[in-house]
Amino acid sequence: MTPVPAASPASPFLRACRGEDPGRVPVWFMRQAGRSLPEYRALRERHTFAEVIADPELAAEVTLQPVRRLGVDAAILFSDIVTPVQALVDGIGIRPDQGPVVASPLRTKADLARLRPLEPELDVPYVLETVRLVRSRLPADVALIGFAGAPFTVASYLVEGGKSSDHRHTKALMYGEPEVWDDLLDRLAGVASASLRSQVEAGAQAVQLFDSWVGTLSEPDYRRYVLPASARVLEGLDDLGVPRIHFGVGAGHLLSAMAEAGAEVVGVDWRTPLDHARRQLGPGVAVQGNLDPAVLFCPPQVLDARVRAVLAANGGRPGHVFNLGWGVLPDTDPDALCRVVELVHAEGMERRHAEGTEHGQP
Ligand code: 1CP
Repeated sequence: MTPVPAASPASPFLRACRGEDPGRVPVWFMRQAGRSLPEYRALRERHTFAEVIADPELAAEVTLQPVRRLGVDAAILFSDIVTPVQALVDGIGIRPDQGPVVASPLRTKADLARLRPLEPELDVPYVLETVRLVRSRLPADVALIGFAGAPFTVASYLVEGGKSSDHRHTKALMYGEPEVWDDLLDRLAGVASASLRSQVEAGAQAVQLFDSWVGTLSEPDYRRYVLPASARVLEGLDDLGVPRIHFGVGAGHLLSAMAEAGAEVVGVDWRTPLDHARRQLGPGVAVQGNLDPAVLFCPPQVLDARVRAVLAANGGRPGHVFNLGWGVLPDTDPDALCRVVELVHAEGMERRHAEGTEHGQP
């Protein structure tokens, strides 16, 4: 087994997640590994997406590519939110442009029998070996983030059979057969929890729970049908002491409920300015975000101004991890990403010196 170097307490990313003074504003990008990088595209010409995920050497290489090129403060494991359930349920594929597809969707009580508990070392050993390899190769002050799909978002793929714009089958099951729904989310909470624990035990120093599609729900429905399962996932990691990031898209109306699920950090998409987000989240919760990924296609002066606006909305408070408000878009110029990293590292700190003490803690 590859030895796992200890996490560096000096990691600006880990310090910011804990609300401590990070020395500089840390930055990483959701989907930083992927088609925006020529070295990723070159590797993908020789290997399918499934091959990359299942081969620890390839997955580790792709995880490290953005760290080398962009100078980000954290790496995120290269995998997918459906990787654990793929090991449990037959007929789940991932189409590069479309995302996960499920040959026979799970929609009835009887279908749930197809979803047994995850045993990470047996079901997804390649994921854990990737984590060990990446951690052994990362600089000590660059953190490794493990991740899982949140129960609702993974359920939406399993119930719909793929990506959906209206989540009609998911909602039909959720509202129509709440007992079957609760059982489904409970099983998926178990899968996410086991997966995240095993990633942390293998060397991941923080985790992110992706609830990408949860913005489709009202707050009362989120609280009734989703929050308990997501809270179970996050609370199940309490004893491990790693920062937990909880992220949803179009979820500005759910931020305070999402924080209640137990995360140290809440990811905010670009629709909600960080100062508004902080007012909903209350003290003691760090924020991650939230530059609009489309802004990376703007001329450099516009991009710079938008980066500065995100920093200004945070106002120099310490618990800020700079990120996009969602994933890097496939044709993004990597030089624009480098530019953002340099600017955040240079100016985030100036802003801290200029404004930090006046604002104090969030
Ligand atoms: O070769 C390719 O380019 C395939 C495209 C691709 C990639 C690069 C997919 C298919 N998944 C991934 C990797 C991936 N997926 C990562 C790796 C590391 C990184 O962020 O750098 C992560 C964290 C994910 C997570 C993921 N997969 C989410 C949650 C985050 C988000 O963007 O909302 C979701 C919803 C998926 C499903 C998925 N997998 C792939 C696609 C195209 C999709 C659908 C996403 C969509 O339609 O927007």
